[in-house]
This record gives sequence, C-alpha cells and structure tokens, in this order.
Amino acid sequence: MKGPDDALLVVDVQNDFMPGGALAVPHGDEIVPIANRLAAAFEHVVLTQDWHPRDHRSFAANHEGRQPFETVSLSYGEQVLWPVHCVQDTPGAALHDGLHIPHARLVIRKGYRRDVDSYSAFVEADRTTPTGLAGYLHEHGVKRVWCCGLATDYCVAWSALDARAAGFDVIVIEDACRAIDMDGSLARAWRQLDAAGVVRMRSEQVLAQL
Ligand code: VGL
Ligand code: ZN
Repeated sequence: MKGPDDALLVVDVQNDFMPGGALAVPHGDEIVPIANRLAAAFEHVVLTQDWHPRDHRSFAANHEGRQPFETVSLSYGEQVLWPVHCVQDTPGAALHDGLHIPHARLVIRKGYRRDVDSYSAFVEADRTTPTGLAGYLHEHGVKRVWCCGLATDYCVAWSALDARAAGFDVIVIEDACRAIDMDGSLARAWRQLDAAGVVRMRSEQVLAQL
C-alpha cells in the first residue's frame, strides 16, 4: 500500500473523453480498470473533473466561424478550440461508470471559469490562478504525485508538469493514460515531462513495488 507520502491523481476519467464521447480520446476506456487497480493500492487518491460552463471560451462553438481543433489567441496565449465537452452537470461531464474508487478523498473541478481553460489540476491556463491542489497536498504531507488518466498530452501532462513545479516528485503511469495526440502533441508532452524530471513507469511496476 502506498502511504501518506504518496497521492494518486486520476485525471478526467469522464464520459466525454471516452470512445463515442464529445471529445473522445482513442481507447480512453481501456484505462478504467487500470486506474481502479492502481487506486486500490493508494491510501490517498484525488480525482479531477473537467467542468466547463456551456459558454466556455475553449469551445469552438463559442467562436463565430471557428472549427474544433483550430487554435485562437486569447489573453493568456494560444488556446486550442475544442468540441463542446464536459459541460457542468451533464452526463458527459460525469465520471465513467466503471470507475470504482470509493476512498477517493477529493475531486478537483477545473475549467469552470468562462474565460480561462485549465488543463492542469494545479494552475489554470492563465498560468497564475492556483486551484488549491498544491496547498492541499503539501498540507497532507504528500511528497510524490502519481498521475494517470486522460489525456496524456493535455490534462495529464500539464498536471504532472505543474506538480513538479510545485515541488513534488512526479511519476506518470504511462499505460494508465491515453492521448489525444494532435499535431505531435504526445511526443512534445513526453519531451517536456522528461526535461522536467518526471518519471515514467508502467502500472505493473508500480503494483510490483508494493
Ligand atoms: C482535456 C482538452 C480539453 C483533457 C480537457 O482532459 O486532457 N483536453 N479539455
Ligand atoms: Zn476541457
């Protein structure tokens, strides 16, 4: 069992990111049983939920004449325009039914401000507004953050990088993630993670360590 120094962060395992969902991540559903197995080995589990208002700026539908997967320039920089997804309190925003982590302690919702996206569970896309997760984990004495979920190249990568920046040791459990992989985004994410000193492991290795 991973004890009080360790926290498992389960990122955005939500219906809209599953095959058939509004912003489907290929094979996203395959990680659900893996996340369940991992979570059973951690005393401390935190979940995240992408949680947008319907008029959110990250939705192409809210930009006249723009299509999903184009980019626009917003006050805080480049923003990918996504299909409408994870609208607050809709079935698409709900956690996948097969996710069974009854002992998860905290659900961090993010991206709830109309004008600011938040891939990261730690800091919003303006790169200044904290979600409070770093403070929460530090106060609980967590030293290592283990990341899994969706999508590897967006919310998992940004969360892992920000966890590192907040002073945690960070591990991404690669087979417990799936990527959107758009225009080289997955390779770029791994380069950034490697450069930041984020460790990459497989779930069998994590479970074998216990
Ligand atoms: C995500 C794009 C938009 C993710 C969330 O969970 O990786 N990607 N919103
Ligand atoms: Zn989103």
